[in-house]
Amino acid sequence: MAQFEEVSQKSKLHPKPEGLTLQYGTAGFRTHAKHLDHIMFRMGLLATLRSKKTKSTIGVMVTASHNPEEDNGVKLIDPMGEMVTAMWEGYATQLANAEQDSLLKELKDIIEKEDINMSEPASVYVVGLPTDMTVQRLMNYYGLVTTPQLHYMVCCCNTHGCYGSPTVEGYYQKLSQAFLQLTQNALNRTDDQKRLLVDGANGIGALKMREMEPFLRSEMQVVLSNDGSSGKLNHMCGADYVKVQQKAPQGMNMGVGERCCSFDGDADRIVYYYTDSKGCFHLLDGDKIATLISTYLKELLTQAGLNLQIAVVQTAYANGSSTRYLEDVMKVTVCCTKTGVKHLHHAAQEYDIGVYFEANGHGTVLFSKAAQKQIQELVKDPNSNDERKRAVKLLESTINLINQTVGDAISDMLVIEAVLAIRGMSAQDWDAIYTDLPNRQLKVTVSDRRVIDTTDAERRAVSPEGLQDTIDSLVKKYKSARSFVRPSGTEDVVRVYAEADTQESADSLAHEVSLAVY
Ligand code: 16G
Ligand code: ZN
Repeated sequence: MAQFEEVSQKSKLHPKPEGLTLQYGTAGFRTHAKHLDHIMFRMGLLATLRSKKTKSTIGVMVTASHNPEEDNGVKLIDPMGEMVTAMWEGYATQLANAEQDSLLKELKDIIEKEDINMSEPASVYVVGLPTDMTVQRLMNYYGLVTTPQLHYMVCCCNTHGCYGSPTVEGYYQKLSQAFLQLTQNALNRTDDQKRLLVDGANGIGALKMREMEPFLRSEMQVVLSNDGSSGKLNHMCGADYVKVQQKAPQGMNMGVGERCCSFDGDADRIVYYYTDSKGCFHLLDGDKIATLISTYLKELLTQAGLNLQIAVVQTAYANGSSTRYLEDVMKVTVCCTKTGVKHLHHAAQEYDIGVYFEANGHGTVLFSKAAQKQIQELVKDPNSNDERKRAVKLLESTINLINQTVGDAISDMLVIEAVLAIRGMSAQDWDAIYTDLPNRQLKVTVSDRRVIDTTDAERRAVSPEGLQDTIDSLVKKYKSARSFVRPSGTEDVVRVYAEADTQESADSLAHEVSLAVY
């Protein structure tokens, strides 16, 4: 076929560096930008096939996320705005690593296995900077948007507008309307309460926040820092820096007790923080966010008289205090999955309402179709009393404010701001819900990280033999302690996590466990 001939010719213009093999990892391909050219070309081809197969629009995102600027990544987004399926991750790896002369064979293999009708039209949205004109011709190039905005637009497009209108403007309208409806329920908000310091990580989120501000009609007063006008992407700023370093980003002027938050470079993660009157830094991470949101939703469900099951999905990194609080005090179901958004997302889909957050600040809330339907029907119920009516309306607006396709810093931020406003809570009140156990994360470089194999959502090591026994005996020496090791899915290192009753104990346990890994 002529199209294959053209693909083959064009592919020569984007040669694969010799000896380079890459794997479609936790969140797509990640590598130095200079190695991305052939990947980009081939992912354009794969996205086209995926689009023909699903008869839907597919997204392609190019982003450095929370990594340094020159580290880049590319990933595919499936029709409902979710991560591409595992089977197709495999195809992506296969295609990326094919030598020039076997590229066509690999393509034809996929077409045959998936029984793809090549005469179907294809539609692909791309965000980022594809260099090649053929790739651009295959796709609708969308310019620069945040990762979650692309997920949102792909979903809108494939649900024919049910989820919203598939433009950035449509995104701002949907979210801001819901936010304004929610904050109407917060009485006597002062300008101070509307004020939020936002660290944009010198990424796209800062730009998009500026664009969105007018839609929020002064109900939020955003003070932006690291807005990309001078600093480097994620350098001494951004959600990952703040979470890992447990300190404020550069360039932010924080008043005592003032609410602050940081996005990551592509605005799919968020963490909050403040400093107290003693100058002490307090982090409000993904676990605190999950707790705040699930507590709020649970209260609304009770007021609305709705019997829906709510669950919180976490990973091994979730602070032990958060898990204990959720299970013992809040009495909500907690479930633990492997690291990586797709695992949490998948698990959250099992419940009426699934709140999922990684401690690093990536997360969202999923409402099952049945739950959404029940809520929508109750909104129309003429027999509700005032309390019930209010609760159901709040639930409805909250659903509209949440980006259910993927974790979204802007959407999460607006949900958090609305919840704090409705409940009249300060950052300190929120922080006081439970106290984090001191913890430490370390990374260890080993000759082959794949010798470490884990089970039980990465909380226990099954190999090498004896490692878990050693960890168990080390943990026993400390109070309220827990520790695990896992091979990283994005870097050539092993990660060590430890928590205990004091910072000294957490540090020392993490250190001892990291010695056991060698
Ligand atoms: C990726 C994941 C993130 C996870 C991180 C773990 C997505 C969109 N991102 O950034 O969820 O926390 O990897 O990295 O899935 P690690 O395996 O190197 O610890
Ligand atoms: Zn990101």
